[in-house]
Amino acid sequence: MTAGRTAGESGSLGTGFEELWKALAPIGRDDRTGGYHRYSWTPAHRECERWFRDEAERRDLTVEADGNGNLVAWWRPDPARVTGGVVTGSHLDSVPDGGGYDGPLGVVSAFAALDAIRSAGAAESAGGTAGGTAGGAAGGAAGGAEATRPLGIAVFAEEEGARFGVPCLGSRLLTGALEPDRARGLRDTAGVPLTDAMERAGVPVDLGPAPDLLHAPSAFVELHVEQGRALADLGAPVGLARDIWPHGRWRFEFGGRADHAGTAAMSDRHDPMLTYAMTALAANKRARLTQARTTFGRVQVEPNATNAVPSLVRAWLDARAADEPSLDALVEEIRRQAGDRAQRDGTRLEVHPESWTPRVEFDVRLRDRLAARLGSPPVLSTQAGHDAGILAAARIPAAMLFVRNPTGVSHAPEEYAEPADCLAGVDALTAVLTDLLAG
Ligand code: HGY
Ligand code: MN
Ligand code: MN
Ligand code: MN
Repeated sequence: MTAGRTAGESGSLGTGFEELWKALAPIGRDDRTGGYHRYSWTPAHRECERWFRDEAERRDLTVEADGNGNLVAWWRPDPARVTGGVVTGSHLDSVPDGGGYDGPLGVVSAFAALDAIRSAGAAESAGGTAGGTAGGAAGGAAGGAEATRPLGIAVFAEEEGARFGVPCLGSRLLTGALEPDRARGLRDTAGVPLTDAMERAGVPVDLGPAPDLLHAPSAFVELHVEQGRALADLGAPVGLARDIWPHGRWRFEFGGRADHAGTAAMSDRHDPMLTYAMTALAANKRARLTQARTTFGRVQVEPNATNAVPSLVRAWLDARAADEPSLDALVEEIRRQAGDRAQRDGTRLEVHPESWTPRVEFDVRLRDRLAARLGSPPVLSTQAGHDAGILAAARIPAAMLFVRNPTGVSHAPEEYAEPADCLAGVDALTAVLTDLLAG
């Protein structure tokens, strides 16, 4: 598998998409692994936001921000029309050593689709034929009724939750799904408070619901690289999302007694690393038994020395299941087994819920409207959380387009989308936005 190839490197794309992609792709990229380190409000991520603002400015779009770190670049074909627009976009932050497509593909494709729509509109008003900047095909996708609604290109903050632990932090705050006080208490693994990180990055911090940022949108459509192999197995370049599995994160704290790695007899130890390890094993076993998903990550060990039994192990459990009762039962069983193990090891256990996302079914009418426009592509269930899911949970009509990922791998440098499929994604996004903007 070719780690970290980017669309711009492997063959030519439509000019619009390629230029956009080539400007963004090098930012925050680890040349050793091909992965990305774009943690919210760190220099690499701020450079990505600078790229976003530059591309918006180049297009005379009006960039608006809320106090949660979210941005929206607006195109208003009718300056008098501000509400009821269509919003598209995604996120620019990544997991550690993440793939290059998860998030950025949705933002780059949004700009390329807007370019195609505007050049088609210009061509039509000049009596010519539509020609998209994402390649000739997009032009065809862009042809159609004139846009009357505003189009917003959104970048949501801290979607991965890789730095502050809560995924979709920006869209949760925006929609009121997360209390501002809860967010104010968040720190990154270096102990930096969320608000400090935002202020240092020049974000005007005002955490809390910000419905005005989206101006009562009529629809939200997020294009995203597929995080799995369904489209590759089906031989389809583009698909639609049906639903998102319920999922959540729990912070497990295993407390023990620090001691010497050599002189402390094994029978005398109260080793939290042992309790953690057995809990991780139990979680893995339980997920396999129930077709769910469990992962422990963001592990912190204090003191983190090779010759000292630790006093504390802190680890986040990411658990996901096909429905909420199954997820509740899964986490309850893991907590129970962790408690039993802690008793045997003479260690202490605390479990703190960190974030929770209900099962989200995307708006069926909107999904069917997109399906009709796109010739009924495959409709997929996904285990990955997205800002579109948070907006859907807040009753905003939302839909997702997936672009084929031949490796099926995500949150790793191997995440990939072929140039032709990236273009197919832009064409699909252009076609559905053209339809929705005229609606
Ligand atoms: O973790 C997720 O499900 C998403 O990729 N943020
Ligand atoms: Mn994503
Ligand atoms: Mn992700
Ligand atoms: Mn010593």
